[in-house]
Amino acid sequence: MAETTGFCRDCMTPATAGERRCLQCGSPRLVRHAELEALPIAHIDCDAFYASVEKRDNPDLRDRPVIVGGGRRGVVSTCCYIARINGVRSAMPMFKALKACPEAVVVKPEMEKYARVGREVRDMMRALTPLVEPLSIDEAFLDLTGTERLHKDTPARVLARFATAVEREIGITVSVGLSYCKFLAKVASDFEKPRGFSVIGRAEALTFLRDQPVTLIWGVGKAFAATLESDGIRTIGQLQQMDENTLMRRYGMMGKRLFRLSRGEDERAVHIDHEAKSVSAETTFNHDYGTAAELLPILRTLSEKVANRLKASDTAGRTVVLKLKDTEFRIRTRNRQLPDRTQLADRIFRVAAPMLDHELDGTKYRLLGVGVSDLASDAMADPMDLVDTGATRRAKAEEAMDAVRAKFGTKALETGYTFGTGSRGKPQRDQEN
Ligand code: DCP
Ligand code: MG
Repeated sequence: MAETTGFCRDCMTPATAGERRCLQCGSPRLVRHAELEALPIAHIDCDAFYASVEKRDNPDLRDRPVIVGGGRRGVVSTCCYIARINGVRSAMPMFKALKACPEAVVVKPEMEKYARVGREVRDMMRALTPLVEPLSIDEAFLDLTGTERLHKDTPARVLARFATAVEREIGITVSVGLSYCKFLAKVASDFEKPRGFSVIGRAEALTFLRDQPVTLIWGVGKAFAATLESDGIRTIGQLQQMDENTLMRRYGMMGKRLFRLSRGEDERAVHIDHEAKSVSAETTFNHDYGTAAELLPILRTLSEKVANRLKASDTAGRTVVLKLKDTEFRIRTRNRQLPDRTQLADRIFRVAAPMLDHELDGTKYRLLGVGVSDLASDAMADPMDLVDTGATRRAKAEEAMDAVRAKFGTKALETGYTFGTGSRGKPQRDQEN
């Protein structure tokens, strides 16, 4: 094994093995790891994001438990780490949070402010590498491969400096996870929050994962964990003992993911932020239509077009938008947000169809469109659907159809919704926003 290298995250002085505090500045924030200087993939996540921004802007709150939330839904958006010690958590009903921590100060969220701060943090990330993939308002993956010459320093040291620069320049704190792949970088960033800096190297990936619960794997939520548990599987180590075929036979696409991630194999690249804000397809009909029988097959075709574009650009969107234009040229748009991003025609269609159905009130329409907005990389898109157990099966079917179409052309396969629509749904116009 390579000699363990390390440094002080506060003053950047090299730290040799053994000492518990920096010999230079006395800080206990030392990071050491045999692979420290060689790992390039990071996940950075701001600590108690909304609450940290509020504390920054109101120093009176600094040493007090702060809960951000309330408003229409009456739940906790987030809370600071002092409130967490008292048991407050994100998504908790406010009355329950205040029972756990009666002395907490409740602040109403100010989304625009958080979005602005999130952008500032991202801009600082982009100064380190162009390969920044935001996952949400306060977190992103970074790939620092090949940046050593530019920075004249290793990714680990560049990231440590980044963390202190964010504290100094923006006034909030972040936690950094460093590894050789996205999965483990994300796991690592959650490790010693707040102000964390955790490293998972190749050498210990398997043994580290062995004792972890299956829920650590992205896409394994409570319901799927219960399924695994009923099959006697609780730890990632148990998955490591199983072969790929068995896992795929039992759990479909998710089985493949379980097989790879349980072994610390994650080839997903860090994708840069995508320029497009939405992808949509619409069609103006030759005749006016007002019934489900007429409009659903067209919606299906349009959903497939949108999905194909998303897949082609490795993107996925969170908001499904339906657009209708009636014979008087009045436009109706309806949208629905998904819990996670999608790039699947089936999901887009299943979300848009009820919205369309709701608008079938006798009105005749001359145009139908469907789109997906709030785009980002597809890295975290379409996790195993925990509510709709048929969704994974349909996603798998869609993957198979895509493969056939790629080989034999788009007309090779038609779903029940589009089959036999002939020229009726043929677009006169078809535009992308
Ligand atoms: N958020 C929300 N509702 C949730 C979860 C999160 O509104 N159920 C918002 C508030 C958070 C922000 O998203 O500040 C970022 O989410 P994180 O999961 O990263 O949580 P925090 O940054 O607040 O805390 P942590 O330090 O655990 O990352
Ligand atoms: Mg966070």
